[in-house]
Amino acid sequence: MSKVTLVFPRLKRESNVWAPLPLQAVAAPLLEDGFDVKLLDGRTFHPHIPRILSQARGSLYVGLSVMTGWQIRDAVAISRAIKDAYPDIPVVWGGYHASMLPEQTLVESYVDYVIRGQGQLPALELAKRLRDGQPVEGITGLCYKKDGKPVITGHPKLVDIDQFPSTPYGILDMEKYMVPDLGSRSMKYFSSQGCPFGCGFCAETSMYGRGWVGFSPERVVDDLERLVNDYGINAVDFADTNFFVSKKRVRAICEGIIKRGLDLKWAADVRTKQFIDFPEDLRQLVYDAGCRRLLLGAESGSQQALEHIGKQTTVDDTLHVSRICNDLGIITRFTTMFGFPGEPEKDIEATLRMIEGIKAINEDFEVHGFFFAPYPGAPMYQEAVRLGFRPPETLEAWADFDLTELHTPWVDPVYKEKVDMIIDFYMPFASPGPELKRLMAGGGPRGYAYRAMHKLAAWRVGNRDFRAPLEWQLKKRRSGRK
Ligand code: B12
Ligand code: SF4
Repeated sequence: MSKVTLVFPRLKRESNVWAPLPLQAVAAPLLEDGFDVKLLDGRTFHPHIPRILSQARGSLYVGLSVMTGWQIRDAVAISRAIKDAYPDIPVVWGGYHASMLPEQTLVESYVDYVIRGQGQLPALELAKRLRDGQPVEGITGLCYKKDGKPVITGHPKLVDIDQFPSTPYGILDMEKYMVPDLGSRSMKYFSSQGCPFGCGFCAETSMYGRGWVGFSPERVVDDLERLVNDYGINAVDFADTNFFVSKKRVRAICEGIIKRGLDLKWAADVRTKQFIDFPEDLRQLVYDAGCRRLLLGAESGSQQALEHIGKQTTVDDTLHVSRICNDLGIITRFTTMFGFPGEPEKDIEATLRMIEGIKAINEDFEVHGFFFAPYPGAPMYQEAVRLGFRPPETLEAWADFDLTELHTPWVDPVYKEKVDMIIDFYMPFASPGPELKRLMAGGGPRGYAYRAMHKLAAWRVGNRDFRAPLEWQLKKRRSGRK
């Protein structure tokens, strides 16, 4: 049987190891067509490269899924090892990074093909052509080399995902991916791809061109039922970038979950405005069907910044949605970003004010802060370059591009230090998530210290008084930061 090896390279940090959904999706049509698929998750065995090499022997190709940042480092090491051991096995890169920068990826000697966008169909077609000794030119989404030079083809549109066979969970040991999150056995699951909005900082637009495709509600409910029955899951975190695009689909999924009596808690990402626009009965249905946490991109408390990034929401929307979720009993998790072009210093104050507003509505929320990082392919990427951002120039240099760090020259170092202090330390302590709450509830001097820190952080954030931040300096020293 013809073999295809798919590899998920290691990540730098990952507190919970979620199943490699992108590769499970790519594997589904290959398996259905009779290919022998080896899916190897580099995060789950050690040392990983020798095992990948032994499994890859005789493959038609080895496909790697790669996100921008540290994962590139491991993907390069794996690709080089494959090429050294088996010069004739083609190495294929897919996923967000290679899709955005196919040329820079393909100039490397250890990458033979890049598949842009959705991988299910091109990965299958490539396997068939390599098996049958046919030329590979003309496969939608496939970039290749001709006379040693990259040939870049256009970015493909999203195709209907209901045509693909069920996700093959059984090709991995799913026990490794049962994460304690909303339930004791939580899993990530994807029910759609793409997002019709075009926020300036987000890679989604260029990856899927503002398209959106979703599984039918019946298929989603069947999948969830299968996951409950076969793997005993009790919670799901939807990996969709935008689960809530179709009201009709959301309604049918929720009704299906209730009708089949699936005892599931679930979490998903939603735009603030989207949830506000849902009729009240639908929001209630979402709760009744088990939704207990929503991740909302609040992004900024500055209306000017929201407009700049094309978020199409208001600060009032963020507060409004907090009220709605509070009334329903849904936990809110907000993401905020700092350092957009414009007036970043003023934005800190506005964002802290917004966070206070959320807190006044419900103490029980989480907030996460990030610096704006120009992602290749995101609408604001070119603006960032105009304003002096110097993107890495080689594939390997992108491995050092930590999307959680600051890369934008217009942000003053003093502002950066302040934001670091607030988002790394004071904000999480002032509005603690489940892990910190657990520590705060602990007994003894440790529990007392956490409770005291929470009080101090809440006071500092509330009064905007970050003078003499001794506790922050101590934390920095202990974690080895300068
Ligand atoms: C789950 C997830 C994670 C998991 C990843 C682990 C995992 N097991 O998948 C965790 C939580 C660890 C994670 C971490 C990060 N993530 Co993340 N993550 C996601 C998320 C929500 C879902 C991914 C998913 O499963 N999608 C479902 C699958 C089916 O779709 P897909 O990924 O698009 O895969 C398709 C194609 O890309 C392609 N494809 C993918 N791989 C391959 C390989 C081959 C060979 C082929 C042919 C095709 C192919 O075909 C697939 C099927 O159509 C996405 C957003 C999203 N909804 O996609 C963000 C996303 C992928 N993450 C993103 C980012 C930025 C990060 C972090 C940098 C965040 C951070 N600030 O730290 C880190 C990076 C990791 C690190 N620290 O080193 C960005 C990627 C941007 C970029 N340029 O790479 C995304 C797109 C979110 C966003 N819109 O900004 N993430
Ligand atoms: S940030 Fe969210 S809403 Fe905006 S384009 Fe990205 S996925 Fe869509």
